[in-house]
Amino acid sequence: MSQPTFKKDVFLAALSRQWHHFGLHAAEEMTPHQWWQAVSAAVAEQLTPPPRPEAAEKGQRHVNYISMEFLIGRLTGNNLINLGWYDDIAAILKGFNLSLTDILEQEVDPALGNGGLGRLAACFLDSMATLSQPATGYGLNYQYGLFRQRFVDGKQHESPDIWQRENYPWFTHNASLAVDVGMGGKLEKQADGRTVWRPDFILRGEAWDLPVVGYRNGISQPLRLWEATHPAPFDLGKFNDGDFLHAEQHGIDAAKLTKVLYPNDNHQAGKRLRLMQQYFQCACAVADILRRHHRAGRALAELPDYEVIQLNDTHPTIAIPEMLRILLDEHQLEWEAAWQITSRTFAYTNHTLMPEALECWDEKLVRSLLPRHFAIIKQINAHFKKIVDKQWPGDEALWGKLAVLHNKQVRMANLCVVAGFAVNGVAALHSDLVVKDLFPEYHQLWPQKFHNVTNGITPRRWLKQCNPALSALIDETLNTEWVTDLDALKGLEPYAEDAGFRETFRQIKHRNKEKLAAYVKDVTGIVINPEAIFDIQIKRLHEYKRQHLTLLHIIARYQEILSKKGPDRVPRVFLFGAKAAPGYYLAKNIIYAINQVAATINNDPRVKDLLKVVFIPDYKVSVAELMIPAADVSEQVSTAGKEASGTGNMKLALNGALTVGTLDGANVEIAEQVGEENIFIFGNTVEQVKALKAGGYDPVKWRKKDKRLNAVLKALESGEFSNGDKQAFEMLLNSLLGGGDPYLVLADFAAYEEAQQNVDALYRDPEEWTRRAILNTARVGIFSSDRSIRDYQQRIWQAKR
Ligand code: GLG
Repeated sequence: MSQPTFKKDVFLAALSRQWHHFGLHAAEEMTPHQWWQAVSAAVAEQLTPPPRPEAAEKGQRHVNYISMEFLIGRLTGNNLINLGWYDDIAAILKGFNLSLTDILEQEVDPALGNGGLGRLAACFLDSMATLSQPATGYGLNYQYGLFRQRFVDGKQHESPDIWQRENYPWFTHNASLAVDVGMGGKLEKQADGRTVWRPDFILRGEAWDLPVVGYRNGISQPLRLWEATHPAPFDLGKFNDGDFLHAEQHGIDAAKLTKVLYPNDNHQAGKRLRLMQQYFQCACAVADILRRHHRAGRALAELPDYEVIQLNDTHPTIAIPEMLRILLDEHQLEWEAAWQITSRTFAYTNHTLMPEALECWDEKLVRSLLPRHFAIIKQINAHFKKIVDKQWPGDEALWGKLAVLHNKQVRMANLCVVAGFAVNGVAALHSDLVVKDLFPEYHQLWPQKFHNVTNGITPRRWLKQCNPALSALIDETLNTEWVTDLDALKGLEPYAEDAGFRETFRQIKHRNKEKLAAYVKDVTGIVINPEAIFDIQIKRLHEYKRQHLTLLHIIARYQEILSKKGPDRVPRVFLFGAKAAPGYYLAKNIIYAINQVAATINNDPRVKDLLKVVFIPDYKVSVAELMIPAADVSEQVSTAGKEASGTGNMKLALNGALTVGTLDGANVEIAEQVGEENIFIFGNTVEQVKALKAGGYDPVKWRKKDKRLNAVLKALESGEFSNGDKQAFEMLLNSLLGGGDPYLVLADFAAYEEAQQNVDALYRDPEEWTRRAILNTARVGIFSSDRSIRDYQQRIWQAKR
């Protein structure tokens, strides 16, 4: 397929329908927000629908990517770029004296995800459309996305994220695709011996499609988001009887289900409503997949030849027993046949090793909400027990570890491994640990199930769109379509030696920094100097990501500047962007500490321009698009073994930032690609972390050994940054000292200090710095999500089975 042609007259006609629809007489009467809506809706009308399912070839399976989160970010600008219509529309708007860039600012980010996991899903959809991999994304249409964040006296406050899905111009409501989903109730034995499930209540899933537009190939395929409603949302009888309050109760109850996205990243809360969300989404998706399959006139047994269901973490695991339920109960298949179909259809991606994020559901909860599914899970467990007994006869302890159902808990990750045909981690190191630390026995049973697919990021949004100046420079330097072939950036390597190219590269970075500085002034009032190093740490707030390690370093730097004894420091601005889950108090305390330290430093005249600290509120995709192109330094300082991959690390390196990072997640592969001399690696490795812990790690000893560290901790304890309040950072300090410092912050402090000094030293030589920055951009093409998708195709989706 080729690039769709822009038809100006068709667009203008669609545009005029839009302002008519707003009740206006002329385009000029539209507000900027209406312009954004009108332009988006007029473009949406012209997208080509995806091909009919019958057209699919047997060799290429349709990918069904089920995920609780799709952090898509603003769509309009991205879709225009992918369509290749950006300049045409900009020219039309210019005719109305409007700037397209300004109009695009009107879009509220659809924040339907927490962090990396949801953003990865969005990048993957972009790449699948671009690579013509037939795919449907399945998720939930949350009324409120991830909460909005502001700071009040340095503390995080949350408010609902009303993203106006009701008027979102990219949605198509596919009314004919609605699915009814039962929940609760009980099982009844029938005369013929079969059990039937009699649910307590029925919800309706309404399908809302967003278009995923491939890069200049005329492809658009759906991200299908389900909204919960009720089959009979209004009770006329009650209304007529005067019971107005309850007349709409069904509808109100149903709508609760897709009100909010749970704001936890890497943490499971075990809430009933969350399990209901999971099941609702999976039931809708599985029904839709089977409908597509039947419509194409195919037999059930052929399902795995045409469809694959990729589970984005364990959140959609309940789709497995749902598939079995439909095959067994609705199609009356025997267990073995149903199992064959199911276990060849599902594949699972693991995104974390952290125990608090590995989902386990209370048996009672599962049984009460989904009695039939619980019975099926029991059956899976019983079948699996036979396999384990055969392999390890009599080893009850091991069975306790491997069982799907154990200690009254349903373990979703185990269910995925047992019932899926593939399991993958998201970076080489992580996939290795999945096998060695998390699932060694499963690996022994089924070595062929385990894979690595290193994460990736879409170059469309994360270079072409967010950094137009650098993209233009690359265009004109390479004169090739690097946007769909990111390895082509290798061609930039020789230019790292070219002083003229370096100058242009540096100027682009500088202008991006000016743009970010203007934004920072606008939202925080803080003035920062674009000549300083912009040191950027953007990700969810989590102990394992160790924003507090950076905080300790900032305090050390502050103390050195005041004492005038330390090394000569180059002016640096530390910029943070991070949301903490509302119930994660320690993370919130870390935000508070960073903000308090920032306020002290930024207002201390002795510091001058040498050091500034900014916590940008309400970090989200559109803010990332501003911060990433402006970064000199990328902070990736998680405790080794804890960050499965990271993807911000890839975006920052691609835009020419130098990484300060531990040997964790994809940092390891970034270091391999860019070369050790072009990255600042520091700190304990996975093995060293294990050894430290095994040796009875005691943070207090580390404090005693290191004068600087001791002075930093003392300053936090003294109330110096909190108007004398010595308890202000108690949670943070307690986790580091009394709490045993589970993420080894103190153990990595000295090495981090050294790495940061090396950063300063290198920055003093702008030519050398720029040279290395260019080499970063040139060498990280492998982290395109196009490559990830090709890996999925070869290793998992299209592999011979
Ligand atoms: C996870 C991990 C990240 C990973 C992302 C995408 O914590 O390291 O990059 O998924 O695989 N919960 C996440 O964001």
